[in-house]
Amino acid sequence: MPKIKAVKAREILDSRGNPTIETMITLSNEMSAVSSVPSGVSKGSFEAVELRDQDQGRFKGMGVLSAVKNVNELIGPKLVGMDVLDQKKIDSSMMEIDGTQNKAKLGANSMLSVSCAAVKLGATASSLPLFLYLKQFVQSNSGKKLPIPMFNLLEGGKHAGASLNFQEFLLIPASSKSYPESLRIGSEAYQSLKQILFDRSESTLLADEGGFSPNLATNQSGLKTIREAIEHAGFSYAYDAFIGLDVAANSFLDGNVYKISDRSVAYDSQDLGEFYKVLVTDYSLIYIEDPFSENDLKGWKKIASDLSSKVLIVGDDLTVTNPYRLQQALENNVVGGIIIKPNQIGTVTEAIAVSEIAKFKGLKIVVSHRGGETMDDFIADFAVGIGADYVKFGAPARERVVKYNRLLEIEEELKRI
Ligand code: 2PG
Ligand code: MG
Repeated sequence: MPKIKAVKAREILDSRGNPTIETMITLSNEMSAVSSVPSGVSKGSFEAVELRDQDQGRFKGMGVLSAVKNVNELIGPKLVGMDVLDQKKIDSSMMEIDGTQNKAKLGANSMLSVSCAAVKLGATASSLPLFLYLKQFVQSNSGKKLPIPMFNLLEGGKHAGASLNFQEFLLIPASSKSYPESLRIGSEAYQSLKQILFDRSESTLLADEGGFSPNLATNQSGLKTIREAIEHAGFSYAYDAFIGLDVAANSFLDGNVYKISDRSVAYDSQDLGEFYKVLVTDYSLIYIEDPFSENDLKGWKKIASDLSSKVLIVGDDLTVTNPYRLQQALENNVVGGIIIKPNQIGTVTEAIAVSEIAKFKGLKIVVSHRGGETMDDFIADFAVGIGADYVKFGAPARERVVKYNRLLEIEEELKRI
């Protein structure tokens, strides 16, 4: 088997114009693969460390030259000569060099760029489509079904410079739809939302993930507008397509109350839980991610007992693709699903391990991109390979389409195997 000959990283820009890291691995037979990593905008505080230079003279401290150096000088030399198919060894060697709980030494960004490039190269060297290669690392059933896409049509919170507090208003096609049909529904509703906003003289400017970011008065008006867009596009609401929310409640927690535009008085967690009950009934919501802040266990427990039979409650900032955080969420019985973001933990091996535990415990798996992205479509294959139930890749627009388009290819490849 060809051995790793060189590992070389560089600093590039992501979709928000911030630096990120890209790594190329080359084998002794000259085969190579490149991978670049995304960056979160609204991060959970328990995520692995994303190494930034802190040099205020470059990119306002956002540069990643130290992460690049870690790949070129610390990780690379250790991996040269290794079998590229031994992903576990590649990832565990990096974890050994790092030696910390939270990847503080090497940076999860430098490690993940190497980890993903190695997986891609392993797939190429094995002449397998990436999703099939990844399937080999997974014990549970996977690799045959396509996940349901969740399209971010309207954005608020830290992703948009406008009024909405909830971060993502997601269109979720019915599970009976094929993937190409789902993509069409998402796209047509997106275009009709644009038309509705334009006709109302609302802003049609786009936010970080390609969704619209109008200055609507309340979060409820956001939900109402998406419902209109779905119907305006000719689909039956809560039949062809549903709505879900990534509330990202960390971002509007103020002390111990939540401040949102739907009411002049702030909500405590009890009140916010009651508000969600109204929204679930009024808009037939089927998905709520991060309804409470990462430390508000009381709120999480309330929503789990009130709503978990009606709506999928998902942890992201709460669980941060971390086995210990997942364990806590399981012990408290507060989530029905988990977001899996490889860059929250730093290696592909560890991200898969968290997904496997979650699946074993009966949770739904949601593979997600980040607010800052690159043209790397790795997670489309990753989602299919690990058998995710849902994916979240942003709006069906701008650079976000590369991952949705890769799923179209995978759909065809699946028919051939
Ligand atoms: C989220 C993500 C992706 P960010 O909260 O789910 O949509 O956002 O990358 O900013 O954490
Ligand atoms: Mg989230």
